[in-house]
Amino acid sequence: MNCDKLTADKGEQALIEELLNAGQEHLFADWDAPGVNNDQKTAFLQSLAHINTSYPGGLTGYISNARKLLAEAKAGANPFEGLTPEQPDTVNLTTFDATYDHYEALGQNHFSKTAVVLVAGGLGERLGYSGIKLDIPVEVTETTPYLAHYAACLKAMEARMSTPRPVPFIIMVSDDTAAKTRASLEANGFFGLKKEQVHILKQELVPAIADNDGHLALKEKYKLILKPHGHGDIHMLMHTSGLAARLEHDGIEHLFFVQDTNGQAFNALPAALGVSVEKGFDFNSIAVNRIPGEACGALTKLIGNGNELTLNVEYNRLDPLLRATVSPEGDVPNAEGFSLFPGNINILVIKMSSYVQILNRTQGIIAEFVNPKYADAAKTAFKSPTRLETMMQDLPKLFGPREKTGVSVFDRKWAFSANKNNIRDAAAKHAAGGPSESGATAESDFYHAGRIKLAAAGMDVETAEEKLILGIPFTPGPRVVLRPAFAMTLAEVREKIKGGKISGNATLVLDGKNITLENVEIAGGSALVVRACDGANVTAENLTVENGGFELVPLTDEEQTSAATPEYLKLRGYRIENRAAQIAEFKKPGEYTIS
Ligand code: UGB
Repeated sequence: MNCDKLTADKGEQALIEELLNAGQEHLFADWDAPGVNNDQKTAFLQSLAHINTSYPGGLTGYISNARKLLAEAKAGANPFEGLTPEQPDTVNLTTFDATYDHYEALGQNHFSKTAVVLVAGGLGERLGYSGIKLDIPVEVTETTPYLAHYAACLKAMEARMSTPRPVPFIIMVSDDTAAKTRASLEANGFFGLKKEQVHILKQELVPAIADNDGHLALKEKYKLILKPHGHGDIHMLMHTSGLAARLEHDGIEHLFFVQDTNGQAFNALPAALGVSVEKGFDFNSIAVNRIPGEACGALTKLIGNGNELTLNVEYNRLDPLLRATVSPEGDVPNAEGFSLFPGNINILVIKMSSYVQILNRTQGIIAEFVNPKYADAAKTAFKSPTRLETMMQDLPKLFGPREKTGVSVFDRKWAFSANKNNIRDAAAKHAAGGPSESGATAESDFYHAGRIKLAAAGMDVETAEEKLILGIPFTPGPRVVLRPAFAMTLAEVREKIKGGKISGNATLVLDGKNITLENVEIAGGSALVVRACDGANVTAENLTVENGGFELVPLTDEEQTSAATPEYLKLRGYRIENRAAQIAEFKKPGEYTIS
């Protein structure tokens, strides 16, 4: 080794020794002569030291975890050995009945003991958006970014507490998203949140592994290949930052985990929380009905080896597991056409007390796995370097018999609609019979959830025919946005909306806690937008709204490719234009009537 001591401080020198003892001589074998390329050597040692401190157990801990997992992968170890799959116990919340209301009411009472965790470190390569996904508008009637929508939900939760306190908001970012997420929060005054309630945790990349012996892979002489470690990093960061323990100390009893582009997640929050509270679940997976074979993790109860656990089983592993155990036909549909194993949508409700205990026990390293692509049948070489990964939904893998996992099944479009694919891939997915998960479908489903709320309140909601825009399904209307400030539960919508009708292609936006509509009819294509500040009590009674409304205008081919068209419009293929919508805004407290 040609590693001159001049470039390494004492700590770095010790780390070099540790790495040499861990069989990583190759990292230093080709070093230039002492005094040559000192800057690069120093930067390399600093990067090693940085990774060493950010991973619990340090670099040598990472290497030994990698060796163990790679040996298991090579041996073809069956992770389900001795386990029998069963349908998980589920709480069915797919219909908006008295049970749903019961759980929503319970959950709403628990808002003051809840924190929200948003994992937003993903680059969104499939979407191909140049900014961060949190900045993409979930709808373009008023152009509300996901981050603004989530912040509005947190503020609405606070406004519904008997003694209001800010809901802690934990955002996990990565090098890919950190600066832009911070910039977005700063530029928008934290979207009305208090700076102190927002906690940003940054995940680090981990070193790639070149072979079964756990040699760290070099990109060049003084640079490691680094790769993302997955959204399971959130657990490690909640532990190493001390935030989990602090929040528990501050009286937080549940954490609600959401992904970056799911505008529907907070529809499920109150009832999901209610279930967790009443059933005492340590871990509650929010799920949707899944078609057999659908590319979506399947929630499965696994019994054996003296334990019983409900876990997310990746869809490509479920079918072989079923065939090898309880179902020779594999993953088969029930009478309604759904798999017995509901789909994980990665909305999780985790009980704080059990969470903190598990984090203390594991340092937050949750069920790491490795997925090497081998270059040969004997599994001696990889096609390209691999790395350890972790997924946040795998926390129950560390549960013992005392911890309770549960599954709450919600209507799919009510609880989940992500924006993950660019328009070309989204159209191809639709053509193949799968969900498009695009900007257009996410927006369409956002309005659909609004229609569900109006219908639940007894309004006559006429729906428009689904259309294809650039090969992607979109229901043009009615476009209904009931902002979180207006209602967080169905019971609240019922209190504030009585009767009335909304026709195809109309638009209704309600933003403010004290707005009531009684027998309001919005004619096809027309629009009513009501915004009311706190303390403004606004009523609309026996009103018929007829105006030019908002029009959905597909982008022309030229607009679709023009540099002048905002990227967020291009990824959905249309824009929405105001053609004389009725917009009633109340910025001062008082009593108002809309006529
Ligand atoms: N994310 C991070 O914060 N850090 C990371 O290192 C990686 C991701 P993707 P994918 O929605 O149907 C998930 O890339 O592969 C954040 C679940 O694992 O969208 O589609 C990222 O910013 C899967 O079980 O994940 O898979 C985003 O917010 C299923 O639920 C989130 O993690 C699937 O989503 C998900 O990242 C789904």
